Amino acid sequence: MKQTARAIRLRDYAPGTERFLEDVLSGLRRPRKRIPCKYFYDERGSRLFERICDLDKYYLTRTELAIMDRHAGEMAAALGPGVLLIEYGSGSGRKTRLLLDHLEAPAGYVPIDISSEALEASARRLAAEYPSLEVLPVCADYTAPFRIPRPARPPTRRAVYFPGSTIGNFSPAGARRFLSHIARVVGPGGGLIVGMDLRKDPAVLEAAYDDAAGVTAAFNLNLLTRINRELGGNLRMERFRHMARYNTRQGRIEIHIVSRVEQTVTIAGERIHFRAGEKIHTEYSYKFDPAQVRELAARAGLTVRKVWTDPKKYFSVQYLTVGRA
Ligand code: AVJ
Repeated sequence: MKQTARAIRLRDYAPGTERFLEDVLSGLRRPRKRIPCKYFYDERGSRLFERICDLDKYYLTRTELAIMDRHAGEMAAALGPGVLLIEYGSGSGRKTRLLLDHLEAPAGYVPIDISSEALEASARRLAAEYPSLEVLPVCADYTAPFRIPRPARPPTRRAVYFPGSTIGNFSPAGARRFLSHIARVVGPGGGLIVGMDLRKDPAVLEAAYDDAAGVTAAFNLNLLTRINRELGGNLRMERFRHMARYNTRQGRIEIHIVSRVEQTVTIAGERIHFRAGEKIHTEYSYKFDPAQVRELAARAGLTVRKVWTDPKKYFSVQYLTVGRA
């Protein structure tokens, strides 16, 4: 049967090149250099991230998919009928399908992603697969303000789906603020289903972020390629390397780009000096423990209602609702 795909309009709030330039230069002028991890996700970066998700050592995606596969029915039941599902950092939407397959008459689906190419492609595929679902994609940096589109059919409630442990990219204070923001977005009666990676053996964690095939290294160093292309930089890949370490005390993976040599590079005409061994911090990936999540939720005006996990307790998917216990 031939389906006529519903026309999809992408709402675009993506940060422009000026913003990227500003963030890169201000980050590299600091005594401790840093670049925000959201800039990983240009077209190539999004594709490299998809490859990370398929790596054996990157247990996160596989484990979360297994949890979704097993418990999506229960999650959908918790959300109830007529929900407007809003997904932050939607990516390929593989996990989303498991949820959508079980949701009763959802009012709409709002995928939000910073990569317009990845978002458009996946929104189009999804709309073709779910012809009765209203798909309202938004291209945005979800840490900045944007408007949630309204579906034609008024929803019974709003729910945010935030999989992948992407919440781990925030500092603890940032995560608290982000959860408060979500609580406001969904409003009273609203819910949140969030994937959160759990604390575990540092060797398992470090292997997940420093694979032998070098895919994670390529993903991290792609930032430099992107700077060269979009900001007129002259950084040389072979003069930098990838580094990932688990900080047990803070409960986080710390990802850096390390300068192998002393060097001066140029970005948009500005010269930037690196000492040999000097690092650019590019990402934190926090790992959680359940008590900490309950406390974090409470401080954001949310309550943890349900936690699903895998037999090894490597990963969790948690259901939170607005309001106190
Ligand atoms: C997309 C933030 C969940 O922290 O595991 C994977 C990103 N970085 N390998 C993560 C990432 C390096 C990933 N998140």
